[in-house]
Amino acid sequence: MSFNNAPTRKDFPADFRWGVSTSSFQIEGAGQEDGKGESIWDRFCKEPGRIRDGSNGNVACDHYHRYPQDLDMARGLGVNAYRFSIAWPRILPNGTSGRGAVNEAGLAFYDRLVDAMLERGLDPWATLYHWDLPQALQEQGGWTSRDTVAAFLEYTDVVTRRLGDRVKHWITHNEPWCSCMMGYWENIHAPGGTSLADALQASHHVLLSHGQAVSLIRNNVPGADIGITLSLHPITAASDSAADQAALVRHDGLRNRWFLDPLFGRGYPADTLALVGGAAPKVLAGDLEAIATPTDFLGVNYYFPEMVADDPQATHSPMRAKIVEKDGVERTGFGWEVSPQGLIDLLTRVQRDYNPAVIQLTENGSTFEDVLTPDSRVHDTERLRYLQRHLAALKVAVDAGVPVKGYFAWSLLDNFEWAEGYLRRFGIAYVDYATQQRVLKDSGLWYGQFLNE
Ligand code: IFM
Repeated sequence: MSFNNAPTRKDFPADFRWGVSTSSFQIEGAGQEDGKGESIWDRFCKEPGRIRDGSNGNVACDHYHRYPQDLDMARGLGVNAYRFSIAWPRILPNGTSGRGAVNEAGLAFYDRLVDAMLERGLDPWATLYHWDLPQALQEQGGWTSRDTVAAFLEYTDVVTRRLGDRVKHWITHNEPWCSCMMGYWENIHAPGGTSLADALQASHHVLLSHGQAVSLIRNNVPGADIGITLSLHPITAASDSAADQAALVRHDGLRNRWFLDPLFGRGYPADTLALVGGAAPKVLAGDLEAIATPTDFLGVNYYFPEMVADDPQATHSPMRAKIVEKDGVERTGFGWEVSPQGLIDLLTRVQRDYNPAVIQLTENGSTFEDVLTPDSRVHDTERLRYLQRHLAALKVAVDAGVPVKGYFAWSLLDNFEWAEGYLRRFGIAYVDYATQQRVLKDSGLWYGQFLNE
């Protein structure tokens, strides 16, 4: 399928939710303002060589001060939902109230932000954890420590009590693969670790904190709509050989099933547990039941598919699978394959194997080199095509009965792309970091037209 015919909004159900997605550390800036504590990303950015352009999140898009203008832009596009995340170190600067008071100024910022969304008819979708853990908790082991689960629950309690009268949609965690595997094992993200055992223990605690938070949020927020967001990938094998097919199953085990299986009540996949051996996490009685606490939706972030082959010599991962780069495919600036078909494959697989009642596509987007022309335009043809073709694919999945109820474009603004700093632009609006001027790119202008048709 070419996906070359861009759909219209009317091709989707009338109550389909259309949004944009952002996260606190990537856009807010105000790194040391109003009592905010240090996060693991503040610390990581200070380590030489960690961030490709040597940058940090101190100013970012200055959204902390410019949010009214950013929300005006979101409203102007015609979205009805706005996904943002809350910076834990703004609320509890040292992670827990045991180490200091709740920071009223931090809560007041999110009060203002949420009120500003509601004034503009934007339904707030709050993510509690998009990777900016208070550094004070990292000093005690971060997510490898079970105490961080209790700290997350305290943070969740404080935030949901404060905002729960206005915020009904809650996402506990964004992409545990990234916060755990890239953070504790692959040494790419904060806090910068190299241990698979740490990453797996961290992932268990993240999932446990999710499950326990679901019950807490239900108590605090009448009418809450609660989920978790996973980054998932459709995976194929490089050949039909038994070895490559087995590699596919192994890779899928850690990449996708490690998170999906326990969330859907199946515990950790037995084949993956056998492969990781002594690196398996410590799981206490009752943990798996808590992780499987029913949610209202599954958040899915889709960016690209993967192809793998058997890698018997692999030393880094017991999954013994290597990524094989396909020839002749379109790629984004990150080198990620552009595959609208992959979105259909992923969604139909999730529906077939796990059957969630509702899926929200909480992120989808692309990075390309952008050029601001002298007449203040950004002709991001490739991103525009990416967006149109993924929406065409989404329509196919929805028409086939996959229960996707919402789409959130990543991202409203160019922003701090983690270890890549400001070198990768994912926004449908360009940010001129020198002046903080925002310019809707052609992709953003098209999304606005699509939404207003
Ligand atoms: O920028 C990130 C975001 O923080 C999480 N999902 C993927 C995006 C693009 O890499």
